[in-house]
Amino acid sequence: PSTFAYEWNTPTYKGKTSFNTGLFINGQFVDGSNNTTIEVVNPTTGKVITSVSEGVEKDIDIAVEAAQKAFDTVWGLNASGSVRSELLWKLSTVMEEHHDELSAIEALDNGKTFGWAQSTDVAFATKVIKYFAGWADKISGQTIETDERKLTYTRHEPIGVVGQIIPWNFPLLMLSWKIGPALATGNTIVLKPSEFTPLTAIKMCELINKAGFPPGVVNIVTGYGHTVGAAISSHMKIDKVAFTGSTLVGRKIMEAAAKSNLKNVTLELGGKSPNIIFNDADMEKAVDWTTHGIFWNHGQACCAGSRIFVQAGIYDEFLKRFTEKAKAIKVGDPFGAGVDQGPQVSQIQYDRIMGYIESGKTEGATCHTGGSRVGTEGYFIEPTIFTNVKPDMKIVQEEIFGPVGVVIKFEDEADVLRQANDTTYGLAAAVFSQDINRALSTAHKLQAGTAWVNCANQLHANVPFGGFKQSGIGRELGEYALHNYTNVKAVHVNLGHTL
Ligand code: TXE
Repeated sequence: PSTFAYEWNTPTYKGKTSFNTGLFINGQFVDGSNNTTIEVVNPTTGKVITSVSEGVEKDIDIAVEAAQKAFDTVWGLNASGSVRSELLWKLSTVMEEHHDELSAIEALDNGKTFGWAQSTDVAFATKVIKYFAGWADKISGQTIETDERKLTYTRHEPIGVVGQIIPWNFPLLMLSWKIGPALATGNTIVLKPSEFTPLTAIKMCELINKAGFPPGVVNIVTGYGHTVGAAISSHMKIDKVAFTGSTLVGRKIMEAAAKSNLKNVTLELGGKSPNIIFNDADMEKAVDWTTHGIFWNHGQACCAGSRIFVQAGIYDEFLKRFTEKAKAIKVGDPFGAGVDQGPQVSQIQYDRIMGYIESGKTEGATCHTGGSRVGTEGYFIEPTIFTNVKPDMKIVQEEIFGPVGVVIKFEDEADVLRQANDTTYGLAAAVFSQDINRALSTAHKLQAGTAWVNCANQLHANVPFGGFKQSGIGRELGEYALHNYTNVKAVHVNLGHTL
């Protein structure tokens, strides 16, 4: 496989990187079985940065075999919790050593700003690996009292070879959410990064070797969804698949799992999260959080607060201030000084978002601010706010996954709850009010896996995250994530009781 070398000399980062761009199987970098490659595009310019090896179905077979061998010999029940913990901790320290380099690769490949990549993506990913390092030697079952002449206990055993498929919006962070709990509990991994943003995942392979993981414990196969992704979800020797991405593909994965070996499935899918501001909210703070809620990561966040409900008494004032904030967002080169928002990740996403903006206009909504391309190259879109929307409009119903929010006026609690829950999604929600009773009673009635009170987009390594309704199945992060990666075995020991 070839090597990718790059040097930055920008206002925010000066440095260089160099790494192999092959598939990572059994601890080694190899070419794909078909000897083909995938071009990686810089979203800031629309130009190709490099090519990486393309995996195909056969490579998944090879990776699964390596992962199974590692599970049977050096990992799984053959590596104690403290050994797994040490290695995960080591990985987190190696990530710290490469913090800025990983951040720069992420900004280059995904288009997010270098500053956000540093402070959120890489810092949080490192924290997640540390957090799960702490769990590795604390995976225990229970002793259950049944009969004085019986000993009954449970073991939380690793599942075996697990498949993991991740998206492009937080490439390194999603990798850490996936590999952290899987490795802590003793599984071996075959992971597919998004074909749009494979670079940090590939760089991590080098760091995984550096940390000292035995070959075959983590295998990373870059490739397309319909080939490599489909091969993982239908593989007869993969007993669990974890996926983050669109609801459309989530359905395909469940179907493939059902049709193959009924593998265990966890899904983290899309959202259309409500962001509710009551008359008695702290206006300035609510405006700040709402802006962050929808425009963070250029709107490419599954939990983005894309439906903004504002109570009638403060609607005009809120909209005025929110519009000012949106207009003040500096859009530009992710490595530029003071830049808040870089390009969308790809031409496809750019076209999809512009399509939604067009549909909003055609369906009669008011494009209150934004709505246009920024610059002439790359995939930049202005922070956009729509008003005068109707509940059945596409921009109100569907996940846009871009810097586009809709602002909706509401009258009272009952009215906003009905509207907020009128969606097939249920990932997250935010409520702004100074009245604790109103804030909490609303938070409890919202159909969402996460409810933020007077804040938005808050995530912690030890707090579970996942969706109600069609936003997903299962929870990532926190102790809850461990359940996705263990099989519970009940052991009955006869201490002298007879039939
Ligand atoms: O996602 P895909 P796309 C949403 C968001 C976005 C839309 C489309 O609304 O606009 O999805 O984005 C792999 N079998 N989210 O099309 O296709 C694919 O290669 C197995 C929300 O890019 O779901 C990639 O690795 N895998 C989301 C991963 O699935 C398949 C994040 C995600 O890509 C596959 C991303 C198949 N048949 C998009 N087809 C979130 N919840 O954060 C594709 N893949």
